[in-house]
Amino acid sequence: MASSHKHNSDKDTGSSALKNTQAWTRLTELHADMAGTHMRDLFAADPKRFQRFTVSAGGILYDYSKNLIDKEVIAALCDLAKERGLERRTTAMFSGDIINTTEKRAVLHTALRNRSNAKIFVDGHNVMPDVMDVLARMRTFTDKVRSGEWTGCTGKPIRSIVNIGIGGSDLGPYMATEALKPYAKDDLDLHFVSNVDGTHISEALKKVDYETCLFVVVSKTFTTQETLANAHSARDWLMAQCGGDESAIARHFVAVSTNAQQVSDFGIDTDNMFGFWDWVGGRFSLWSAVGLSLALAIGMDNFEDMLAGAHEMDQHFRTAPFEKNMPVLMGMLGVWYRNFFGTSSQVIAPYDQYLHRFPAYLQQLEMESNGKSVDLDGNRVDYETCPVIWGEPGTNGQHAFFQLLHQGTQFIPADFILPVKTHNPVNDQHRLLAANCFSQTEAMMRGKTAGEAADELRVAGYGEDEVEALVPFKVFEGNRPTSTLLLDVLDPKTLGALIALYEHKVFVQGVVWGLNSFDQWGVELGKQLAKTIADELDSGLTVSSHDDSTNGLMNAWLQGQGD
Ligand code: G6Q
Repeated sequence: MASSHKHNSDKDTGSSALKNTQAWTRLTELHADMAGTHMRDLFAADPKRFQRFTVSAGGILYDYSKNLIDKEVIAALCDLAKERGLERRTTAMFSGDIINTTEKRAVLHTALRNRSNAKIFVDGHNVMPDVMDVLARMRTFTDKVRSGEWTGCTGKPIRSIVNIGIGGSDLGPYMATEALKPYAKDDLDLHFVSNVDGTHISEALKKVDYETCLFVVVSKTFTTQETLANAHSARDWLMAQCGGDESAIARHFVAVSTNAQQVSDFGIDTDNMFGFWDWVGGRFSLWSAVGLSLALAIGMDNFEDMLAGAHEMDQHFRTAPFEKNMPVLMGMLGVWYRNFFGTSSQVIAPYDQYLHRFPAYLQQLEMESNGKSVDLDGNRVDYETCPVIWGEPGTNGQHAFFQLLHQGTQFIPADFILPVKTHNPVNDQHRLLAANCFSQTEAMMRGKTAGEAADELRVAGYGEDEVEALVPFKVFEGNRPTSTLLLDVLDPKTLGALIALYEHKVFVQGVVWGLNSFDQWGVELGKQLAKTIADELDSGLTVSSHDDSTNGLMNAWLQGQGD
């Protein structure tokens, strides 16, 4: 609730602290210079540009040389991060300070993957023994299921896992399970059910056998409508299959939650519950027991390798100087384009089919974290914050939206992600994949001049009239920024580092924009609204309490139910 003094404060026209920094002024000047520069010329002027603008950590080489930057821009961007207190805020996050101020919580997903002996305190309590205890329980449980020791109600080993959760309790585990398929147990099928649309659970249930199926119900709060609806439907289905034997629930349902009471009210034995803590945000929870389905698929050794990769990136983020710090550079480049060039979106193009859910995962991570317009003091900001994040795996995207990236009226920065080694060396296909990735970023940087386009047309046999007519369509301005992340190989460790890289990028941007990146009141609003309307749709009565459009739609829907 906004208090009146905030409306009257001069900060109300925007949290001008950001725009009042010296670095902001410097960047405004640098932007004016850079706006008239072509990257082709930057490359021509500096033969060491690749070496200068690449950094490696956690099995990832980050090439950001194909961006509209030079040494001065990078220095000024790092200065901006410093002026906004990034170092202090990073220490505060890693130390368990209450940086999620609206929910009065620490933000400690980094503790979940802390592989050092360092203690981490929340309210004077060292959380590391609790973290290790849950990891040990996950190991015991996953070993039992994977070895066949854990059996269903008729004594058969588990062959299918159905993860029921939504948002942070789905996107991370689903994305990582897809990404790490080469490490998964062959004879264990994984299914992820999130949507409240009954189609999602129905289609999953068609593929599993009740005797060999394990439902993993994942919900931090255990009150989320979609997850509870799907979990109830799964339980009803199990009961129908096994003749109503309630003792089957203990063999076929486990829960991951912070809410033991709700878990037990649902009917799941809390012995079969894996806990986590309120200092783990939903979209940062993959590293906790929320990753249980993933751990069942790939085993705890691989799961802990993923934690180790993330920890390596955490260490890099905490210790590398800003000019050599991958998450800082990535975050600040995003600020450069969003706030100085006015770009409104950012593309993610993984050149790896296993990463096909990565753009969707990042949509939540970035847009739920920094899709905000009020700063930490509750004042409306007077600058842009999170861009729209979108993307698809390459090469598919090339045959769809890349046209707009090459020749559209706006420029959209893009991250390209490519593993050096493939898990599937089929003929020469990995070489073709890499060639596509490299040639796209080169083309976006270089473009094609009218002269080059005309020469190509002449070589292809076109007459001069046709050349003249076609050239405008064949020109590519280029100068479109891309960054490339080369992964050694998409293994658990590198995936952990990659995810942690983006988490910290989001944190860096949140600090610069002065946001609380760790609450999500927009998501909470959706949870409330749907409940009210669901009750009204249940009553079956004509609805008149909303605006004319909503009344009309609800009444048309209600009428359709009776047909
Ligand atoms: C994530 C969000 C949100 C949340 C889901 C599921 O940061 O808070 O996506 O993860 O709404 O919530 P539960 O895990 O409580 O069911």
